Amino acid sequence: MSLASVISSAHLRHPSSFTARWRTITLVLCALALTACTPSASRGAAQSPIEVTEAYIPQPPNGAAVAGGYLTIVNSAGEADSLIGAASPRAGRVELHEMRMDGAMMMMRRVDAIAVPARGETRLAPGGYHLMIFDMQTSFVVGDRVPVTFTFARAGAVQVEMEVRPLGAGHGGGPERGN
Ligand SMILES: [Cu+2]
Repeated sequence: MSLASVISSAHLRHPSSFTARWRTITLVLCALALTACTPSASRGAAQSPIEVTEAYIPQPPNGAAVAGGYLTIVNSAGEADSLIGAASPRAGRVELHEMRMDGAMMMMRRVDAIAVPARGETRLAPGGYHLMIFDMQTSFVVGDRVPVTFTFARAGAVQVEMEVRPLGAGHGGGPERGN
């Protein structure tokens, strides 16, 4: 056997055993990656850190072109988030608004985002932040549950049903609470 043939057979053998070992290592890494990542990925998809509570729409007066909407956003995540959009199949457009006093005048303006602190909550309540619902497809009647999809910068989409309540109800959870 010549030196050349020994070297060439070693070269032939070596790459194949090297590849086989690589394949084993790769498989082990894949198995580790699967056990490490899959459960947390599915947990994240199934359980949002954002919870929306007390979501309601005061019934708009007959013929009104717009409706308001109020809710409480609870963020259980360790990072702050922000509400950046809302949409409903029952309305042409849903905007995020802020109401505040400018001297003696109550002013309202559209905002791009409403911040929600880490492990905290933000209330959209009469006199402050609220939803503005435009171009309602059909009139909102007390007891209706209006589906709304909220979009958060971090948590993504959160689906909520907002209950239509009698106009003037819901300020601080009055008599209609618990029904
Ligand atoms: Cu408004």
